[in-house]
Amino acid sequence: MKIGIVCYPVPGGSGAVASELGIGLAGRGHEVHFLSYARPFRLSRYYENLFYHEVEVTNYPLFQHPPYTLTLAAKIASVAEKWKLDVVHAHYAIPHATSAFLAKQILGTVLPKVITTLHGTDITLVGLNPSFFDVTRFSIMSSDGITAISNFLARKTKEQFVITKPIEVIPNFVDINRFSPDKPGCQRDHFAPPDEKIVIHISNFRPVKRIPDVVEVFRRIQARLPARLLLIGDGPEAARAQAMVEQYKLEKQVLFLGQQEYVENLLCLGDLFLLPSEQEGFGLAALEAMASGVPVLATKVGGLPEVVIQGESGFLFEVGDVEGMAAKGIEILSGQDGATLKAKARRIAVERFDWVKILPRYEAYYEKVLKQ
Ligand code: GMT
Repeated sequence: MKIGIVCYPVPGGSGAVASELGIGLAGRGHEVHFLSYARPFRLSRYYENLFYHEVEVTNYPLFQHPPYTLTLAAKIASVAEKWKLDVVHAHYAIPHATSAFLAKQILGTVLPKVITTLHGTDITLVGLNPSFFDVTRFSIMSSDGITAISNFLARKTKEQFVITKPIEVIPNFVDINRFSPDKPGCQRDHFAPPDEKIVIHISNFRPVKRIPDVVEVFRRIQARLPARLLLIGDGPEAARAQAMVEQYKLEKQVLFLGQQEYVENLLCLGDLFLLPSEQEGFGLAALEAMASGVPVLATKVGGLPEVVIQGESGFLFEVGDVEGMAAKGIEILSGQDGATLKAKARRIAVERFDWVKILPRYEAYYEKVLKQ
């Protein structure tokens, strides 16, 4: 198949999933064309069958904000026509599904089919904003196919946006060879002495991730046992985390690693992963941690209970329960069960979310929509 993928290029779950999907599909012989305003952050090298088309962000003195939705629509239309795309797969409803719809109107043809994948905040946050609600609903309803990355998100979308079309649930997935506990690039001694435990958090440091809770949980853990916290990623809450770390005098124990390209070489160092989010459509970072053999402490929200299996691959808590998370963290890190939990976390990732099992579900869904 010839597949166009439209996504955000900046670090974030939807861009990560879109990129991994494109890499996987290209590896399975499909021709994949990425469209965005920059090269997506996980497409760092050359891949056979994979192309990138940069969308211009054209400005003009009359525009206070360049109309990216329009330039993206024009680019999708021209790429679809030139490369004869079968499918345009929009990741994150706003504005990608809208631009894909417009591109189809410009082309005035049956192909390409537009498939929209809903990821999380496009439904739970941004789309609910009154200025975006109607256009989000319209764009979802206008898609030829709709997928969501968890049962929770499919249900939420149907309820909140009164979507009457079927939504196919295809969960996030992971390359279990790349994300693995046994990575040659995993150099623990670079980050902590052998007697210290390593706690990790990865995100784009948006308020929805509750970064202060990460610091609060870690503060309680390190008061009871030698531990380090690796904070990976960057975003609006990073400065707040820095201020808390200084206030608590934790500068030696908390390492701010910023944006990292090869997170698989860091996750495999971990003894525990923290994801105390306010909301998660799925929680890709938790899955990548599990595949790396790291148990997860997360919140009981959104799609997280579909990924973090209570008592198996980690433990779930109410939002804001830093005491509960810290107590469980101390128990795991100081007890005998750490190795068993690590093995279980890895096993669940392999059994349920191996990309070798999930990619064919996208292929089958494309085929089904193409036949409609
Ligand atoms: O908020 C983020 O972390 C980024 C966001 C995005 O759309 O870029 O991630 C969402 O998509 C991921 C991939 O499907 C999901 O695993 C995340 O749970 C989801 N984030 C939220 O819902 C907050």
